[in-house]
Amino acid sequence: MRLHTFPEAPSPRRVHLFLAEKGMEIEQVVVDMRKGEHMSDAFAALHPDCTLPVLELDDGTCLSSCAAICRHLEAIQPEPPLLGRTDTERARIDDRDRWVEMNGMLAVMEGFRNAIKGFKDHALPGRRPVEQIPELAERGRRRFGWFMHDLDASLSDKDHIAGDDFSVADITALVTIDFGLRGLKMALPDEAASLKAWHERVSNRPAIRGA
Ligand SMILES: N[C@@H](CCC(=O)N[C@@H](CS)C(=O)NCC(=O)O)C(=O)O
Repeated sequence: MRLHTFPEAPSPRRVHLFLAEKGMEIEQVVVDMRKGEHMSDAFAALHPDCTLPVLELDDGTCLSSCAAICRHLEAIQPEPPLLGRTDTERARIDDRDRWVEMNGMLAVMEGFRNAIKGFKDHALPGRRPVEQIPELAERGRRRFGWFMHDLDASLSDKDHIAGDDFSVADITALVTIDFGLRGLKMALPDEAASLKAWHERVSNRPAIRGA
């Protein structure tokens, strides 16, 4: 099993933080996205969508969604559990994780990829040219603002995204927030006290600081 990755990019970072929290080490192949190595014929033969990360299993299966990669890693090494212990916990964590992807990660990607010069004609990942739409950049920023507001409200009565315990949903949310703050040059809202406290708490976890 080996992980094709570019650790600086947000989606690969999700898997790296998951591995760090598990204390797992696996073989890695760095594919330099800045040099466009993920668009090469060799990489497209492995994963035609040309995105990172990709977890290549020993039987040749390639997993490319962060959620599926994390599920596989959790099956290999269940402790500490990051996807929940009971059926209800697992469902709740999945539910929040998906919510963060849909309302946070996609909003930031919309805002970032439709605005940055380096993504001209590459507003969506993959080899097909896709034009940037400035209105989508604006909408992405607005959606990210709503995401931070809603996340703050959801954290008012709990320490973590999906309940009392740290889970994969916290990793997805942390990567999303850090990507949004940096990529969209936005700040955590002044009034978002619960979100700020959570961000500080999660960023300072030993595994996350060391990753
Ligand atoms: N398929 C992944 C997302 C992968 C993804 O979007 N990766 C980005 C980096 S964060 C990528 O590889 N982009 C390639 C490109 O923009 O050309 C998932 O569903 O979790």
